[in-house]
Amino acid sequence: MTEFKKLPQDFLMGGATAAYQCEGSTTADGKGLVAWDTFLVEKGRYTAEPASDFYHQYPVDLELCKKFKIDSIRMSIAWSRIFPNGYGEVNQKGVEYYHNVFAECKKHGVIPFVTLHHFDTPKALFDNGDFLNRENVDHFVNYAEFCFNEFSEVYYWSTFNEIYPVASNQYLLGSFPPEIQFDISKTVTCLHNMMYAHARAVNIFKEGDFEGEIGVVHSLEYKYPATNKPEDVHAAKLDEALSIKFLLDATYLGYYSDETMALVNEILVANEQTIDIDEDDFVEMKKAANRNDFLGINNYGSHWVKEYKGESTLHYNTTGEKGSQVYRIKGIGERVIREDLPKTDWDWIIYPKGLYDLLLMVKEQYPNYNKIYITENGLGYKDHFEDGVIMDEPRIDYLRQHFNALSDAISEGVNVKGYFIWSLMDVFSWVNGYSKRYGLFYIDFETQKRFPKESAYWYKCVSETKTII
Ligand code: BGP
Repeated sequence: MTEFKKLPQDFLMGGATAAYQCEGSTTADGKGLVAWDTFLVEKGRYTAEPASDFYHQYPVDLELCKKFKIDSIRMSIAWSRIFPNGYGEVNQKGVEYYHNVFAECKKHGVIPFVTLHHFDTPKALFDNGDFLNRENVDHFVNYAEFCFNEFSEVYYWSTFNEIYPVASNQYLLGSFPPEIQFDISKTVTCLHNMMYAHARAVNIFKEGDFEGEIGVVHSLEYKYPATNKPEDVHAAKLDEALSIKFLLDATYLGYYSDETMALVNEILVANEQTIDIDEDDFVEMKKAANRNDFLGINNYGSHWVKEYKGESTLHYNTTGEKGSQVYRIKGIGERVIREDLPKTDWDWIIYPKGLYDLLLMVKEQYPNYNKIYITENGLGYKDHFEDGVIMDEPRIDYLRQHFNALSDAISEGVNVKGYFIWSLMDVFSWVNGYSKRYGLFYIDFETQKRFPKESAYWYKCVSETKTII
């Protein structure tokens, strides 16, 4: 007889969303623009309008959460609904909208986990340098404080979603606006300034009279050397230093360890670039380092890295044409495709043990992490819709394997308190549009009708029984 693994009784089962990817109504009720609004129109492929129309459909989605035993929704507040220009006058209609969403959450017994920034800086500030501009750090902190005061219904706050992808997609890979490539200096500056902004928001939250918990959501994907050769081991260390250690050091030490900084400097030197970090920032960051209530981890795979000596070359697979991804960065290394491991159509390697290894690494190397929520994990898939039935067996398989890895990590003493599938319902995907679906609920984007996929029934069962069937 098969022995099914278990999850703790108090393990939270959630669904994740992000404002820009689900709300639609991108200019409704006084919302200010974000860079994506104009960028997507320029690209002419698709827009975030009406996306999943969560702006109007949230009662339907929250009712589905209740029906399918989804305890919690991860969502974000669109900064530009509250402050259309990033600061200054408050847009009351935006404020009201989120009060209404939180009231509906309460009605259905669904706990909101709220992120303040999910790739959607107001355009006025984005055009002004986004987080490369320190004035925008102040604007973010003021917006955060406004939200803490206004939305007392919210208990769980995350400052940022995925600081590394913000910095690297904007300034290293160029896959997000403003499409700058291979600028390591801007990448590191952006990482640092966002971590500094995070620390300031955490300190305000902890020193204010706010009830609740605060953390940050990092995208963390384990880096393995492609072979045992010392050059490849070093390449994996370089990749890890920039994309994982720099952020975890900032979050949990409040400064960058000598080892992390030496590796990051090596990458900068190889690219003939420099950075300038103000030592005073560490005062604020060290104060915040022991104040994070939780760490949110987004995890979609792992990387195998080998030495690479040439110029940077990239191809980002946005079409779902398997095998087209290329990732070689000067001064870091090349991420290789492991032919022996399964991949999604978008070339993301499926390796649940990577999640296990990552969780153990956090526990061992950052013992003050406190507790962890997996804030995103899931399978991007071209779902087949047949007369209202969506048999997404590969997604169930993906979830089962990752839950088993989580259960193993919990048995090894990692304090993981919950899981949010990306995504609750199908949403718009930043650089892939609408064919890459992740949801437990299928959306017919023409009619906005929701259909539970087979995985939604599986998820419900796991949530009810805490047994990974
Ligand atoms: C994360 C983001 C999400 C989501 C997810 C899937 O990086 O936080 O917003 O988009 O990745 O990515 P994609 O839509 O590119 O497949």
